[in-house]
Amino acid sequence: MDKLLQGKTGLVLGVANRRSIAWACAQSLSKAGMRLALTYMGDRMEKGVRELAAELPDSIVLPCDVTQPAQIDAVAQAVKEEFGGLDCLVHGVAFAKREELQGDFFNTSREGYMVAHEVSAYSLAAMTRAVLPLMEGRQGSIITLSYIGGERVVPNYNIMGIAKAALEASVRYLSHDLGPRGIRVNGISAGPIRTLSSAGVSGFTDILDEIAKKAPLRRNVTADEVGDTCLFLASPLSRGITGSIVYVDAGYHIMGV
Ligand code: NAD
Ligand code: IMJ
Repeated sequence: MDKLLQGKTGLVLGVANRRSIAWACAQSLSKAGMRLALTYMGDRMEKGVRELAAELPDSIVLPCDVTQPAQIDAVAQAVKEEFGGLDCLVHGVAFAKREELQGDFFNTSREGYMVAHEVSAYSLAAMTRAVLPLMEGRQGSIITLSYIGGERVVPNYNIMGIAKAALEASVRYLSHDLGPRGIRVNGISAGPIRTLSSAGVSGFTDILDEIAKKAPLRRNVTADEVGDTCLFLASPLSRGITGSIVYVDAGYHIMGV
């Protein structure tokens, strides 16, 4: 029997290691039959990402620092040459300078504000623009990863919260742009998960404990649960959904206290 995404192609940004949420998305998509291109940021990540990609049938690996427009264009060109077209883009990239993720938000530097927005929000529009010619006429799907710190105050999340608000607004504007072309754009707001990007967050264990106590499901979420929602949003099962932020957070966001 044909798999849900058999014959489809996808581009996944944001795999750093086995714990990356983007890796869970890649695995879910690949298991459903999608052929994938994974990108990595910087030479230090190449080996690890190549080893992971070797676990996915027919996948390719490309360098992409989203702050380098030439690399974004090169990724689009390589995907065109290798796959011919693209059905799905998964954006799992975020970065702020470490010093901005502590203390008072009002102390955010001009440069720190810019970097966080360039990497964590602008890159969604930039990458979308680059791959759009490859996605025309294929009922494609674009998916990004967000966090509730873009809507509510999470201590220390600071500039990343502002960037996630911009990212979630970008989902709405992009879905308006691309809906007439049959391309859907959605975000997943994931609960906290232990990854490279949450390592070293002060009080992270306390946050996990608090969610396990208060969330309707009385537990935290796993990366593979986010991956499976990504699969849903990439597939025709979600064909009526665009411009949405889907919470994969064990229900935590509905709580008032
Ligand atoms: P991660 O560290 O594995 O992934 C972040 C990725 O961003 C890495 O692969 C890194 O290489 C990439 N990146 C950083 N700067 C880049 C640049 N200039 N160009 C290209 N790539 C760059 O951590 P993660 O937790 O899997 O994060 C993935 C996404 O999920 C992020 O958008 C994050 O905000 C979001 N998210 C994470 C959590 C969590 O608790 N871990 C919760 C909700 C949302
Ligand atoms: C990040 C900072 C502060 C609080 C946080 C987080 N909480 C959670 C995260 C409560 C769950 C993880 N998260 C949702 C992110 O989006 C992380 C983004 C991030 C993390 C780092 C750490 C290392 C670094 N720069 C970063 N940039 C973005 O140097």
